[in-house]
Amino acid sequence: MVVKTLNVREDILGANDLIAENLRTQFDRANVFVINIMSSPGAGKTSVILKIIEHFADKLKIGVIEGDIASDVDARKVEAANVDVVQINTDGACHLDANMILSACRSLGIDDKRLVIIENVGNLVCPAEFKLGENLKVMILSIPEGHDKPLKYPLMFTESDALVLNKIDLLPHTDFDMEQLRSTVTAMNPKIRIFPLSAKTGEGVAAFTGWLQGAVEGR
Ligand SMILES: Nc1nc2c(ncn2[C@@H]2O[C@H](COP(=O)(O)OP(=O)(O)OP(=O)(O)O)[C@@H](O)[C@H]2O)c(=O)[nH]1
Ligand SMILES: [Mg+2]
Repeated sequence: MVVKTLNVREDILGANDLIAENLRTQFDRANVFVINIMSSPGAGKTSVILKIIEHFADKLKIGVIEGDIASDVDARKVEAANVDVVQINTDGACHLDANMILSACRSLGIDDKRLVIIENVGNLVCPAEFKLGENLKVMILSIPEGHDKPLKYPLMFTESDALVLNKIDLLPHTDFDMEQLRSTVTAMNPKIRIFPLSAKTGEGVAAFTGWLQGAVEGR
């Protein structure tokens, strides 16, 4: 018997792309701007989302979709900020896919929202492969992770529209080389915007949220 090997990867991504296109049409029709936030576990996705909420809360109606393998820890933090939130538990899957977002949007309701923020599952690899119908992909790298990460995990850096360098308050305690990081990332992705900030101290946050506001208003 001849052993056949099937490559299902492209089929899975192709099917996801179709649902993502459909989502994007729905988002455009409802005039909702969607941001997909990605990073490794603990880089600061939820902390940065809370800063984005602080900036936009009195300007427009926000909804948040939280993606985690388990728990509703992050959704509770967002709920405490008085924002509509839906928690997705992937039960082991290391990324969100467009089908999960479709279900979450039914539960969240998008017609009354102007901005929907998606917190992807903490993982520096898989989330970058799956389109979610978003307008912007924003990734976060935190200073303690090191400036070599773009070389080791390139896809998310090449796919993202913006890179938030979070936890700059920890710079004095690390050997993180900001210039090295900038030159590596811009060589891989010349269009990427880079925002060093600290979600803890607030330093640099205004430059990032100001840029986001321009992106939302420009669409
Ligand atoms: N020193 C410092 N700590 C931070 C900063 N931002 C976030 N943290 C801390 O880093 C830890 C992880 O932050 P989260 O915002 O939960 O990170 P996350 O990416 O949402 O984590 P997961 O959802 O578990 O992947 C928390 O203890 C935060 O308080 C920062 O700018 N500086
Ligand atoms: Mg989180």
